[in-house]
Amino acid sequence: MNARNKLVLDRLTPALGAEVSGLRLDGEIDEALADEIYGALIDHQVLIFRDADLSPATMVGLANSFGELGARHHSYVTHPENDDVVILEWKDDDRPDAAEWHADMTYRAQPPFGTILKAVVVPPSGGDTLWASMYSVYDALSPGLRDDLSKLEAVHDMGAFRTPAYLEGGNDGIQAALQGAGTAVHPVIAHHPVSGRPYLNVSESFTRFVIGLSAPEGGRLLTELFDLINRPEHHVRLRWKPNTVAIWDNRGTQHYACADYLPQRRVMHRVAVVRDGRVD
Ligand SMILES: O=C(O)CCC(=O)C(=O)O
Repeated sequence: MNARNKLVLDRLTPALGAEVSGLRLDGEIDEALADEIYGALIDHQVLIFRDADLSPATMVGLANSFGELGARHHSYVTHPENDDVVILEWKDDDRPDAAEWHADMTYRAQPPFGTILKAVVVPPSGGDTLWASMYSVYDALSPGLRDDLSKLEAVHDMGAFRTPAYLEGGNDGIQAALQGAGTAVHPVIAHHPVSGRPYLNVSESFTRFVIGLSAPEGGRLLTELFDLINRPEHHVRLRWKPNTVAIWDNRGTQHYACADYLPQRRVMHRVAVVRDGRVD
């Protein structure tokens, strides 16, 4: 356990994550406290707060203290009280879309820097979220592979979001969704803008193609890297309760939402911060 001024941080696994106590996230967050939370986020990559009943407005206020909110996700509904809060709700025979390792919206040239996610309705069991540290994955690569990967770039696109687009609008629906969401080329090894640490920057959800390699060659390489991301020593796993809030740094982590709870209902509120106000 270690403490900053107000925060008490309980590290969850050697790879990443800390549970935070010593403050109420739903109380007043002044600039000094926001700086402290930000510093802890840089150190631990994922922060967990319990009993944090953030209203949509408080959640957006907290997000604004980290930076600028950006374009909404193309395929989710938003909260009636606040358009910046996305509602993720799954039940019955839905097919939750986040049971794949991903960093959020890397098909954009500037993916969100961080995300705040609050549990509103939690199934009696299941619906856990896992995060993986991409620092930890990079550190586990052999020096030769690190070197090879550092010369590569890959194309990211919207991946399986094609299915709802197709079901709604056929081929034109896919074209429109691809155009709305965009595609982006990112380095396979990226560097965190604050810590400077290198991390693996491809995901099974959104990385489609390695520039300069043939499709089978790139596919084999990506499959090998996705297998590494799946290793539990790089992970932390959260069992949610109502009013648990997670804040994660989208640069250097990926996450996976277990879809093991249906037909029970699970409802989450999410706000994504696109621009890191302390960096950009
Ligand atoms: O519902 C979750 O636990 C995570 C959802 C997710 O993958 C996301 O917000 O990007």
